[in-house]
Amino acid sequence: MNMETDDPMHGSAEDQLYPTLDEDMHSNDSKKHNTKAIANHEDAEEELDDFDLRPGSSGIADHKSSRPLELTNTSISQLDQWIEHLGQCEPLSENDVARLCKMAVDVLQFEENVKPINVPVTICGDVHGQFHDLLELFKIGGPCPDTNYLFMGDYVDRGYYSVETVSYLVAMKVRYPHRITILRGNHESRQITQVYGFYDECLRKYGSANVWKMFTDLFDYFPITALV
Ligand SMILES: [Mn+2]
Repeated sequence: MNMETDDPMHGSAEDQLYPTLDEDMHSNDSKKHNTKAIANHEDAEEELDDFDLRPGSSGIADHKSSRPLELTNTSISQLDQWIEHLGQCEPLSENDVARLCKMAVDVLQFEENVKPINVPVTICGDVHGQFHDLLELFKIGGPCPDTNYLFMGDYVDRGYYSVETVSYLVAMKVRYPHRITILRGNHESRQITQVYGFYDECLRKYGSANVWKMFTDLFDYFPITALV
């Protein structure tokens, strides 16, 4: 196991769950996708990597790969940069959210719906867009990857910083895939987020629903429950 990327404890079941990570280092850069990605926003008609964000498109749901994401030095420094940026409570650009969500799909699609978790683990309840409480939680619980975390859902809605909160947690998940588990709460849905704030916050901060669509598409890949 690459000590720089993630460092599961010796003898943990994670070694068996992710047997391919040590072997066969391959590059995700070689993957090519067919979807043409045009942001459907008058002011932002730029290409967004491989994402089709037009209404009715399947967006990141089209994105499939055959094996879990391999963290390269480049992607690690990119993730660390995003985590540092988000740590200041500054949202990522729409392009960076697209790249982050794509990486997250490549991690989450290989997790089971019932995720086995080894103790010791710190179990965390609803964050609901309260970003500063999330940072406090990491401060009290200890930094990653020294502590294992299980988040039980409800990252978005109600609080003012749903975008920063869910971006931060997803970035941490991709950066430390064996240390962080993020389950799907009842607020990680297209319907609930349109009523309780996440949708409106995305419109306010990005000027379009593109980021909301990317995250709600990503929520479909979150595990439902965990067995500690
Ligand atoms: Mn809740």
